[in-house]
Amino acid sequence: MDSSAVNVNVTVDDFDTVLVYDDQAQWTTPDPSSGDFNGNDPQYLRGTYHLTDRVGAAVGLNFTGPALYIYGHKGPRFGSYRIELDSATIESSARADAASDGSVLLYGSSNLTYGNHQLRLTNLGEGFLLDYIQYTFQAAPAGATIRNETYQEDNSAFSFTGEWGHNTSPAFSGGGTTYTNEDRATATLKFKGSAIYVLGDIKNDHRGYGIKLDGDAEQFLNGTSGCGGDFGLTCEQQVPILKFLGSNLDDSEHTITITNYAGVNNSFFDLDSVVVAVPSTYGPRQLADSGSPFVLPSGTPTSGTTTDGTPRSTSSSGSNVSNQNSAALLALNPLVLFCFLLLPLLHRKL
Ligand SMILES: [Ca+2]
Repeated sequence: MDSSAVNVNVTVDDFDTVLVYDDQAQWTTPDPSSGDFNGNDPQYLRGTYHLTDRVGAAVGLNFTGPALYIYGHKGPRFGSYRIELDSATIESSARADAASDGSVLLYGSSNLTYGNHQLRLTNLGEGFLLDYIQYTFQAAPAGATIRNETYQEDNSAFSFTGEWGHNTSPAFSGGGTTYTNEDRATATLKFKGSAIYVLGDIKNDHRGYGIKLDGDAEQFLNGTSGCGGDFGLTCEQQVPILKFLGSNLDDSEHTITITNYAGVNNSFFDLDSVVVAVPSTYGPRQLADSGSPFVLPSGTPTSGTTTDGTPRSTSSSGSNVSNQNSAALLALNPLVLFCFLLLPLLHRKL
């Protein structure tokens, strides 16, 4: 990891659809659309979590970057779990005599290779609670600055195929979102930047969607939310969730195409906004070959778990960049981004 580069911490909440659950029905979650939901519950980021007592319940995340941190709860009701990171397997336990006060670091590593990584997290014991995951990527080389360009869903830079409607809510970025339930309806954006975030809401009547970035193979993801069970108008998280993140892009023009796979349910896809990180200087990394995910095999934590619960590495990667870049870091975090985008709305009400 180049600590002098502009490193960005990404927070992936348990509702973000970059996380792929084998079977959402094996997990229980709060319902963000219910009247008694508390999105500011200090026990959980954004008030949400995924909890399972099913042995074998699993969730995966593909990411590119040199650091990974997994946060959840510890306590007497929780048990062992397995982390598969590329070719490495680590088993650990979230069991503790006393229940943790809020989420704690279950696993952390900042010595991953700079490459594409596949994380798979599996419950092996009595219970497992996932709150959120963080990872780091390099958005620009040392000395560069970054500005963020936000494309709201009604920006003319988007081209659409199929029929798309429009919804409004103060929870949406910019106050609006566009949606489709047409099979293979697409939204396409051409852009220049080193990283791109696709943001939108999640609901039980969402299902499969594909993201194609330049010539890469299309990635298939699932926009179904966790708590409602059956297909229906339930369990909606309107606060923008992360539906895709592409990084390590060069200075050429890039094309991203989002496709809704509506299937037999005529399922929906919602596009709220796209954020592009535009650096003053580009420096895409040469990605490491697959193999061991760790830079230093001899230092690999085979027992794996960082037990002190201190988000030491996540904050240190922030402190390694200049204040200016820290601002870019913050602005790139979808959660903080959401607050920025909400501010004008709040001002308008005053
Ligand atoms: Ca929007």
